[in-house]
Parts: sequence; structure tokens; C-alpha cells
Amino acid sequence: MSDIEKKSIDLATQEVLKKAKDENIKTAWDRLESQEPQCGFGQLGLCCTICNMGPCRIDPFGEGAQVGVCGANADTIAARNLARKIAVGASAHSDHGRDVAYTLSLLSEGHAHDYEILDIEKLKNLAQEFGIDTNKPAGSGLASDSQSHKVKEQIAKELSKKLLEEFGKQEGELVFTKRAPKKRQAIWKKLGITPRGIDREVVELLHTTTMGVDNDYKNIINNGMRCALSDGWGGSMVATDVQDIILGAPEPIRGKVNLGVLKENCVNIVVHGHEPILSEMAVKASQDPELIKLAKAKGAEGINLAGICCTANEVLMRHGVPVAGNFLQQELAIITGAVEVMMVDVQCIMPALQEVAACFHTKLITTNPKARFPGVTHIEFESEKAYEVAKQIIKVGIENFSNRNKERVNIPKYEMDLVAGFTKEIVFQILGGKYRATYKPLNEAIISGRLRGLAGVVGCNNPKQTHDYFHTTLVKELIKNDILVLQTGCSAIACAKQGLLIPEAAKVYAGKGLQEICEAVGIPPVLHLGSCVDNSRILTAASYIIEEGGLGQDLSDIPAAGCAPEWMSEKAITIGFYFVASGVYTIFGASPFATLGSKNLTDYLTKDLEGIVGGRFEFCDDPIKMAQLMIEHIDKKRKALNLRPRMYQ
Ligand code: BF8
Repeated sequence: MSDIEKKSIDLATQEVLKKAKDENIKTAWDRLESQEPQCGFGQLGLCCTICNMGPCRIDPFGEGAQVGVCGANADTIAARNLARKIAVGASAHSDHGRDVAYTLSLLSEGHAHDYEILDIEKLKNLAQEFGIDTNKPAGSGLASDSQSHKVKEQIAKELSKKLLEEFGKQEGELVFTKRAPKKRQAIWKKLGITPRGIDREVVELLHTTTMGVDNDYKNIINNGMRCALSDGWGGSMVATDVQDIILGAPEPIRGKVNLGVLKENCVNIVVHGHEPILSEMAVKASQDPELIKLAKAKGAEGINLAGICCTANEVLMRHGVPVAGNFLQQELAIITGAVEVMMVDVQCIMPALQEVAACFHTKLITTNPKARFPGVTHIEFESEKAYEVAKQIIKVGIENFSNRNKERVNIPKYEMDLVAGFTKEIVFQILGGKYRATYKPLNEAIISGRLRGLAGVVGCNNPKQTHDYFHTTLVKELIKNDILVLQTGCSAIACAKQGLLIPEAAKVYAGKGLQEICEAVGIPPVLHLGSCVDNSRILTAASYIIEEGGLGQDLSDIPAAGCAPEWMSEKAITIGFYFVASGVYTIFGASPFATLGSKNLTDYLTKDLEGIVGGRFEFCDDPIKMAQLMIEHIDKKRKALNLRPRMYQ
């Protein structure tokens, strides 16, 4: 295996990495090499920098210091480090959710003219969930669609207020926690981990992990779980549901993926980041006749919009916009030499992009006041003038087309078809028919053993692992064993590139039972549910499964497992914790999240938690082994439900 093959299994990535090497352009893989050997104390979670008596480190071999200057031992230090990552991950998703809820509020007051309420049914359902009367109270004088219904803007106004209150809530629990099965809610209550205000959970976790507060590693982790739950059943759920309301709920849609989606003769605009509020407008602006005319006047055939990371997933799910790649391909998209503008919002945007872009004509444009680069063009996004801002950015790309050096353009010819756009509602419709919305066929498929179980495979890429290899090897093994795989984030992009997200993949890769289901309803064996905040869709879908009946009383009863095989972000840690705290057995690849330095903490996460919350962590760095562990767990759950192992052996 060549050096480049060790870096990625993706042929497009390999091709551009060769180009980067030839042109001496450094990428994440090179920077990883220059960091090696990485700090062992950091890797084990044994380095403490939270006060100025440190940095302190604990000797993992038991010979040197076993406590820091303040007296904190390995358990406390490793647990605090981990909990702080949970808080950061939760804050990222939740801040995203808040911004989307705020846009709904602006829209309801007539200030965000470029958006409209596209999913009225979802708006009403959500409003009712929050106790808002969607009918016009008699004699209220409120404007109404008809005699008895409030206008949607009024509902949106009341709803956005309630949603925004979820962040600063001082009393009571998050409304979305009521979506979980009763038994799960009771477990959280008993443990005192039902999340309260979203901001409160983040702040409290940061407080309790500062010097000299919480020194009990188990208590730190329990509080960490509550914070993570405030993301999964709070901030992320707000983001997902409100995005569906104002951008439209996704429906199954065909698209294309990989660097080959960049077009040689077009102005290529790449959207990258996480918040789809602006990229949604970029989609619209890229179809603006005035801008297309301008692009043609500059010698291009048109405007080609493509995405990277989760912003890509968002615009793919709703519009079929092609995906140029996942996390580790962000630099590579620029290195093709064919990108006029890469516009970024927040999260997972490598600081290195600035230097890579400087090697080409590519203009990197930041759009969010929270995420800027020194010296990089900043065109600030405002919901009130969203379309105008999107047009301005695309114009920069069009003007930049003539600066492209055609001799340096090298777009790999690799692209793959995919189907995305599955949501918890669409699963209803596809499996149960539009007019008989039910999870019954899905539950029956699991009960009969035609489907052995479900798996959520999510998360990032990490140059420490062969890019895309872990995701795709694991997922192939799961579907071969009749396990329907639900995906989000960069993991979904990885599998899409290998052709696993098309219905035809069932025939090639799936076991007989899963194949029968895919053929009957025309779905791929791997369902793309969206971006990382859309992991909340998995939680709600799992709750519907329990509500449907026949598969136990709690989320932990479902024959299901989760995995983040190539994770790197703190957000992935938070997702892992809210899955585990919701009762899901969850495997993390790469190195464990800096816990191994404390045996007590590692045992707590990988063993004890199962008896406490029903879910637990597992750390594993072999994708086939990961699949085996997930299958073993699924079979264990089937046995507990008295279900036969599998219809076809
Ligand atoms: O939120 S999977 S690399 S892009 S963190 Fe980032 Fe990881 Fe990709 Fe989406 Ni999620």
C-alpha cells in the first residue's frame, strides 16, 4: 500500500493529494506528521491546564506524580477534560439552534423577508408540542387565515419565543424531552439528568469543572450526560425542526458526491460549515438569471454550487446540491484549482484554508461574526438581508473566474450518485404509505428478523485514520448482516462516495432480508438523515419505534447501536454522550477521548454506565470488529425481546 493509499481510500482524494505533494502544498495529513509524536499526556487525558498552578500532568506509569498541584488525581483530571469537551460540543450545536430560532422570530415579525414558513404542518405540530393554541381564541382579534385559525406568522412568533426560552430556562425541563419514551424520561428523572435550560447545562458543566469544584469523576460524567442531553433533546432538535419549518422538510432526493462535482467550465462556489440559513440563499442566488448572465459574460458556462461538510448535507437534503466532499476534503477542493469562492460559516472550518487558498486564486469568504480569519474577506450575513448577501458573495466568485489559472486546474473525474433526504416523517411515509403513517412495517421487519436491527453511523474524518475506510468498511459489514444503517454528517458523505447510498447498493452489499425491504420500498440500505444536528432525527425516530410497540418500552430495548468510527470533533463526543445517556450502545473509533489515563473513568464509561443509563461506550479501532460488536449487541437486544436472531442466516 502506498503512502497515499494509507491516507485515504477515496480515489479523488488520492489524486488531489498527489497534486498537493507535487506542488508542495501542505494538508492536514502533512501537519499531522509534523506533530508526531503527539503528546501522550494529552492523549490520555492526563494533562490539566485549568488553573495557573499548572500545567500539571499525571504519570500514567505510576512512577511520577499521581496528583496535580491542587491534589486532583487522574480520575478527576480526565473526567473534567472530557466534560469540558461535552460542554463545547453542546454549545456549538445549541448556538446553531438558537440562531435558527432567532431567524424564525425575525421572520414572524416581518424582518427576514427572504425566508418563509414552508412547512406549516410542522410549525403547527411543534407549536402544539409547546402548548400553543394554533386556533384563534374567540374574540382575540388576532389576524387569522380563516375564522378559526391563527395566521402562521402569529404561531411562529409565539413558537419562536418559546423555543428561545428553552435556552435560558431557569425552571422546569426541556420540552423536547417529552418526546422520549416514558420509561426513558423516568430513568433521567431518577438520575437527576433530565436537561433543564440549554445554556444552563453548558454553563453549569463549565462551572463544576473549574478548579476546586466537582472532584467526583462519576458525578462529573453524570452532569456531562445532562449537558449532552440538552444538545440532543434540546439545541440540535431546535435546529433540525426549525430549519425544516423555514427551509422546508427534506424529502428523498437524488444528488451527486465527490470532488468530481466541481465543473471545469463553471464558476465554482463552495459552501462550507454548518448553518444552512445563508447557504440556502446561496442556492437561490446561484440560480438568479442576472448572476448567470454575468457569469456567462465572464466566459463561464454557468454557476456551479457545491458543498463541504454539514452545510453541504443541508443543501443536498433540500435541493439536491452536489456535495464536493467531507471534512478532510475541504483543503482538497481548493487544491483542484477550480474553486472561485469558498464561503464558510461556522464549525469544522480548518484554519489552514487561508494558506491553501493563498496558493490559488480562490477567495475564502467568512460570513459569520463568530468565525473570522485575520486578513480574510468578511461579508457578514444578516437574516434581514440574506439574499442580498448571498448575491454579493456569488458575484465575488464570478468576478474571480478570470483569475483562475487553467493550467493548474485538476478536477478528479470521480463522482457518485446518492439518494438523501430521509427524515423521521419520511420513514413513516415510505414504510407506511402517505395515508397510513406508521412505523409498523419497520417494527414488524425487525420483529420478524428480516431486519436484524438498526445502526446509526455518524461523525467526522480524522487524518489519524485512513480517510473513509472505517466508515465504509463498517457500514458494508452492517448491511451485509441485515442491519439498516442511518447516517448523518461526514460519515454519510464517506459512504455515499462509495456508492452505498443508492437503492441499487442493496443488491450488491445487503443481506437478503434488508435487500427485500429495500427492493419493496425502493430505498437504499443506508439512509442519509442529514447534518450532525440531524442526529436528533434519529432520537425522535427511535422514540416513534417504541411508541409503535413490539420492541420494548425504552430506547435501550431496541436492537440498535451507534458508532462514530472516524470522529475528531468535540461535537462528536457530545453526540456520543447523548446517545449513551439515551440508552444506546455507542462505539468510538480512533483513540478514546482522552480517558484511558484513568482506569476508573474508562471502566465507568465502558462498563458501569450500561447498568445506570442502559447505554455505554466502547472504544475500538478496527471497523470489522466494530461491526461484530454492534451485531453482538443487537443480537443481545433481540434475545432480550424474545426475537429470533435473523430471518435469513
Ligand atoms: O457536524 S461530521 S467533521 S462537518 S463535526 Fe464536522 Fe464531524 Fe463532519 Fe458536521 Ni459533524
